[in-house]
Amino acid sequence: MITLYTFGPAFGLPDASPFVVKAEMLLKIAGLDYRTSTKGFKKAPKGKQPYIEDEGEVIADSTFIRLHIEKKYGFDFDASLDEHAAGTAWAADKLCDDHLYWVVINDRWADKDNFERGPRVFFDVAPAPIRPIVKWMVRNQVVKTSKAHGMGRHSAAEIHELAERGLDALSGILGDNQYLCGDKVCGADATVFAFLDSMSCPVFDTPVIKMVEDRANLKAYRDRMRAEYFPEL
Ligand SMILES: N[C@@H](CCC(=O)N[C@@H](CS)C(=O)NCC(=O)O)C(=O)O
Repeated sequence: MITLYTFGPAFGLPDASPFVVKAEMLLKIAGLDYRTSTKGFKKAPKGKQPYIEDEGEVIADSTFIRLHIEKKYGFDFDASLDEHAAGTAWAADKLCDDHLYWVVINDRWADKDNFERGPRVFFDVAPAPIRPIVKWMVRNQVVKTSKAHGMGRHSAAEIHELAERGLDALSGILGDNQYLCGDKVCGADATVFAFLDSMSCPVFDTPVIKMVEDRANLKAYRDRMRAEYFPEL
């Protein structure tokens, strides 16, 4: 059976990481048996989660997990899509992975109050005497990484302006569809749901929550996907 290595549910979300939620939803869409483990981070081959172990084979990164499912199990996530829709879906997927992800990072890690509301809890396992320094170092590193990407160089207002345009793009692609690109679920649904849900998590104080609420189709889609794929939450 496949093991998916995760951080575990947090902040009322299926997982603290949108990439883990994406990978888990891909496994669900493909109908594969899997179990989750929160004990794998130290062995993560790329130093990040998610990764999976499938009959001795280790595959790191949510997109490579998708490609592995496609190759090994012959599951075509985009079987229902024509070329145009498949291209749009892939672009939406990467809008989330490589752009909107940094909105989540800045909201949760750069904003001091939000950091205290959320990521701070990750450090509760550190021994009390070194906890403040570990917290400071990791937070600093995450903020630095966001600056290296580029998003972290913008003001919060600019980041949220970009978030709004990204949400407009997703809302435009979704339109009145049941799923992102039509009446059948596709690979990018896993990504778009994971990021919409993470971006609009009510634990954090961010204008993105209202942006999602204001786009009725996105809000309804997020709630629908959650009820269908993560009904336990
Ligand atoms: N491209 C990767 C990104 C995964 C990723 O960034 N995971 C983050 C959590 S959201 C992580 O494991 N961070 C831990 C670290 O960098 O130390 C994917 O698609 O899986």
